[in-house]
Amino acid sequence: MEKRIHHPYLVSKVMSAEQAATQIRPGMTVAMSGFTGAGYPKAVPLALAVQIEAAHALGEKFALRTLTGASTAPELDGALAKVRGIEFRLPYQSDPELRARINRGEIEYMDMHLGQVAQYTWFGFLGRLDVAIIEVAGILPDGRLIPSTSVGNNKTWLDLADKVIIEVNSVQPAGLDGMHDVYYGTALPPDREPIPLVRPGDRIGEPYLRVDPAKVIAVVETQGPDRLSRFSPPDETSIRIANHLVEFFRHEIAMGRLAQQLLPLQSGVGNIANAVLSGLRDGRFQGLTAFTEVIQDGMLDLIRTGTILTASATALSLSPEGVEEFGRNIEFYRSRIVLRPQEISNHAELVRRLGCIAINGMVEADIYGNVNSTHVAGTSIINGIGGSGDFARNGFLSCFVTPSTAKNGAISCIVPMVSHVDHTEHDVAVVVTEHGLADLRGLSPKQRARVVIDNCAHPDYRPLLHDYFERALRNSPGKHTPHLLGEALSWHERFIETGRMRP
Ligand code: 0RQ
Repeated sequence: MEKRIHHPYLVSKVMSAEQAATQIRPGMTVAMSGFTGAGYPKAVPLALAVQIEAAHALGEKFALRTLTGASTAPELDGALAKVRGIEFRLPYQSDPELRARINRGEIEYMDMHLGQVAQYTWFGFLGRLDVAIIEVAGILPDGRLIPSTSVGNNKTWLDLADKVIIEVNSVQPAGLDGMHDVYYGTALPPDREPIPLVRPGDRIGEPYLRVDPAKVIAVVETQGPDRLSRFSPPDETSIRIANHLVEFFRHEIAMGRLAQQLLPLQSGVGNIANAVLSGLRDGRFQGLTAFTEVIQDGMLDLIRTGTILTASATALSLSPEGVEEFGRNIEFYRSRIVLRPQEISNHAELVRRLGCIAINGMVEADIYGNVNSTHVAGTSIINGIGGSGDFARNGFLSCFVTPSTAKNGAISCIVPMVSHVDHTEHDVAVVVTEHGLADLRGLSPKQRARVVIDNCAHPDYRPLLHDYFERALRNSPGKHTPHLLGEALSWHERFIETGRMRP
């Protein structure tokens, strides 16, 4: 471990996770590292959970406002949620324990665009940051920090927090050194300058995070692996979704709207997104780039096989096999992957400038092309909007993918009206299910409805959707976006009452 901490003053701050956790008091705002299960602190949150539980046993109130980059793991979100240690949380989560408590109304959760968290914090909208807990891969002699497997909001947390706890995780590969690009040129309006990034692989900052050593109250040594993702091998449904998209890209190339090497790809989280990437490999594309937020196994595979030449992201989210492959060939990947702060990986200015092709999963779309990425039946959150909005709103092509049904056909993912809106009809260009692809560009609402129903809905639900649309067309007072308001959400109501959407 000595090899990982080279700054003498910071060596003197080494202590146990338990000692470090005692510095955190009830009601504090604690900003932590971590993005899609990568680079989150492994030890202090667990020690904190023990102390919170002990305080509760004595009848004391102890809960925190916790901010992160994105989702973390059972050792952080899960452990703190379980002991009722979180009163407020943002911006993205995927932990079952935390999710359940949010949906029971026990925790206030703010779901927001991942690219905007840093500026929200600078603007002061999130209040004062009392403590930052940041995992790093090492500390240089001058005190700068080698980032871990995610960068997330760490730059902002380190800059703005009153106090800092650093976890140095010696399990993270030393070869991560040099893979990151931390841009220190951001400023508040009206002093903002254009961000000088014009290609996905550009390096515009420095490889290290800065911290004022005087703010560091503890350094904790850890040896824990990240929460490793498990991806199911692509099933028939996701292969069909991927094939529709690949065929569409080929069509766009033939029409002269896309070049052979496409445009920088952004790919969302989840099994479907991962499968779509495998589809691109099998589609024999070459010379692609990625400007995305998470590198999953599917993308690592495309880099390994040379399909993708350069990938920019803020985090790795790999399976155990992916981690092994990454560690074995880290030199190779370091020259092809750049990990950046999420305010840059997801920046609207850059997504628009580069012209990203955004491919994200969704919960449901409605016949007019509005998309729900987050809520089941309008009220229970799954994960959060993540970066899908940063890319969908600003990308060159905004694609949303989903199987046409969920829960063994009990739910149609194409509905008359979405029960929650994350991406409006104005931000959605392409909807894809295993049954086909709806290209919504240049279509009016009524034209979109017919294409979405005919191309994307499951055959079992297609007649019901046509029936709804035709009756809405006849009976709705406005004929621009016809709806039967009393019936528009009846499919969701029926699902809540009977467990299925069909009558
Ligand atoms: O639940 O496993 O309990 O059956 O949702 O669905 O089909 O496995 O799809 O893994 O691609 O996830 C939208 C959640 C899709 C994801 C979502 C249920 C379904 C299953 C997962 P079970 P699938 P995926 C960049 C971009 C928002 C964030 C984002 C997501 C579970 O893509 O979180 O895009 N997106 N970030 O059964 C009820 C429906 C349903 C449904 C699916 N209509 N009603 N349940 N499910 N459709 C990355 C980041 O931002 C970090």
